[in-house]
Amino acid sequence: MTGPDHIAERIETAADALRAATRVAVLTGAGVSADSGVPTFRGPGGLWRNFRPEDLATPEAFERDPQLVWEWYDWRRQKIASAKPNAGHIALVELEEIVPDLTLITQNVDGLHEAAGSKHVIELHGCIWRVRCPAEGTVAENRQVPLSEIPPHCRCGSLVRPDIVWFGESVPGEAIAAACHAAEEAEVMLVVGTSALVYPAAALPLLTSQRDGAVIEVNPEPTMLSELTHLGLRGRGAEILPQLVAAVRRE
Ligand code: BJW
Repeated sequence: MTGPDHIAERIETAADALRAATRVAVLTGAGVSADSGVPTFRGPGGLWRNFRPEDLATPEAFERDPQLVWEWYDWRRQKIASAKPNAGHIALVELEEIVPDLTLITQNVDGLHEAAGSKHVIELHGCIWRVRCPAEGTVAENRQVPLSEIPPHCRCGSLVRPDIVWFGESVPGEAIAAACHAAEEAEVMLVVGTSALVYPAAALPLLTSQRDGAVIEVNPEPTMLSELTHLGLRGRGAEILPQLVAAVRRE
């Protein structure tokens, strides 16, 4: 794939690759929801600028202070509950309708891809709208906003935790296996709104590239992935993705 300078030309080049592909993988991160008002983690205004991940997003933090961890999640759930899918999420739903085999792999826990209507979604880091009971080993949907009890408990009386993958925890085996398979098989991987700093998610585009698939990045900023990327579309997801999908449709 060549690298034209002008963004409109770059979008056309990306659209040609997507149109020619049967299997496409999309990897999204917090940036895809930034245009819905959901804070990212590492950029300006990002969550990790104001909060320490080791205080809030590790199993040790939860063991130490479940009240604090749940207060933080309750605050985030309130923010996400008022957010709506943006034009970027919606463009990815449309892309799924065009491409014969599209897998959307997301690191986001906000559920906005599903809310937009994406069907084939792999949630690598879990979902903020589910709670897990470590005692029973059960997972349940919980959409109460704000929570009536902090920290919340299971009907068995045990403390529940967010069904989210924290630092030092493994991504669920089935999710990472399905994501690796989709990445390896993809002729094109579209990477949207991730700093590509967190593993194993950050390694997925490498799997596509190693099998000679093309990696296209949509992000206003260059990232750890940009050197590996065949084509970079610099801009916001909500701005670039609708243009990209319109170009794929145009033939
Ligand atoms: C826009 C935009 C717009 C802005 N449009 N774009 C080396 C190799 C392998 C692993 C490791 C390693 N070193 C350390 C590890 C372990 C660790 C890790 O990767 N650490 C790194 C920080 C170095 N990984 C783990 O612990 C993972 N588990 C694991 O590896 O298991 C094996 C193991 C077991 C036991 C011990 C050790 C290993 C699990 C990681 C789970 C991460 N979970 C989090 C928090 C969840 C909490 C929650 O949400 O409540 O998930 S961390 C946080 O980062 C969150 C995100 O999903 C994840 C990725 O962030 P993302 O999406 O990239 O967001 P940002 O903010 O970083 O970037 C936003 C981007 O958007 C930017 O580029 C902007 O420019 C862009 N943007 N506006 C488009 N409008």
